[in-house]
Amino acid sequence: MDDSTASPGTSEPRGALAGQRIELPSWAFGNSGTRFKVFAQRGVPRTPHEKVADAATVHRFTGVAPSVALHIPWDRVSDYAELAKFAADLGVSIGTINANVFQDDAYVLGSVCSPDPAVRRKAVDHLLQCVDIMDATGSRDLKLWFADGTNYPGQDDIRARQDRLAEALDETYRRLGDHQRILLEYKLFEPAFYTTDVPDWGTAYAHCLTLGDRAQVVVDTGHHAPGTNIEFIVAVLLRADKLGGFDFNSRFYADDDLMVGAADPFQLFRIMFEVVRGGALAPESGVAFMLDQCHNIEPKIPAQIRSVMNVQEATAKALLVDRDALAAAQRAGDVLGANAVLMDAYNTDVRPLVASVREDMGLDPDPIAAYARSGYGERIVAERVGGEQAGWGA
Ligand SMILES: [Mn+2]
Repeated sequence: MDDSTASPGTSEPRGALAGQRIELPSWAFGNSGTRFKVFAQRGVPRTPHEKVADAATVHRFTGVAPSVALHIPWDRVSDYAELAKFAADLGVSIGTINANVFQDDAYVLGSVCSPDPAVRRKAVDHLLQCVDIMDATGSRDLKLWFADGTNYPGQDDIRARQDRLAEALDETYRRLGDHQRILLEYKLFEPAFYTTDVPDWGTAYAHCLTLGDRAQVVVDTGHHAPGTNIEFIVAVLLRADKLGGFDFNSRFYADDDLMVGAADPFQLFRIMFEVVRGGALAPESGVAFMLDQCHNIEPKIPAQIRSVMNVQEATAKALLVDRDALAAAQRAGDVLGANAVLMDAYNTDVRPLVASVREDMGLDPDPIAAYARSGYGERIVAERVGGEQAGWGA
């Protein structure tokens, strides 16, 4: 989008904050860990329904997280329309459907990029099944992240793998309904260590450009090399109308999947400023703001609440930037003045503003304390006895 479609210089922070929408990942409520150890927590959901109930609880205390993303097959149920109805009864909806073509033995050499056509067929069939699920849940977005890549030079033909990827994406794209989108996510490395088939925004962008308007790029904030200027990527993709959404999390080293805004709140502010500046904050913009996190050692529901609050605070600071003063300083070549405008907003304590917006929405100004008082955490520990807790392999 060009300058004329950007939001005006005087963004109204209160309305924008109340209207913000952040999507929760079902898998954040399940057990998670590293390849070294998964630490089980008491009260963790055993079923997709219990994950949705926990997500609805986060929404109840934050007011801005009304949808929950599913991960297939981790959230496989026999009746997706019933799950959507269950969610609606709790005041939330089923959001993005995340495909998973990385946990089957068949995918040892990749999924949609595998050299074996039968494996590629199996993978694409899964993607098509995910669109069937979207039809049942009313979901708009199919999020695709591929673990595909190679570990050793010469292992496979880099360019042929791109051809296979393009073919799989094309077949999936043609299956989409008019209101549905493919969100293509990239990641620098891991689990593949030499080449990754969608390693960066440029590769994702190129494939989305070929596919068409309903294919857009997802920026997972943890999927870059250290030092990457993520807000630059955001600005470029927004300008090209190719930013489909975010997977928010934060990282110190690699794909840490820590709580968004925990490792580098200043970076999150800079990203959200480009979102605001690009007119992409409102839900109508089509940019999806999703969390993609794992809470390995901290309690999961309060961690999701905290994450939503972190996004809100970064957004509030971005909304407080005096865009007219910034533009004037930029036009005048006032380097220090322009930087000071941005830093003034960043250094503002926005917690009272966000708390006051919550009160206007009929919420407790302190969602963490309100959740703790609610007894929900104790209740799920008491009730969720027996069964198999959800985790990555569920
Ligand atoms: Mn992600």
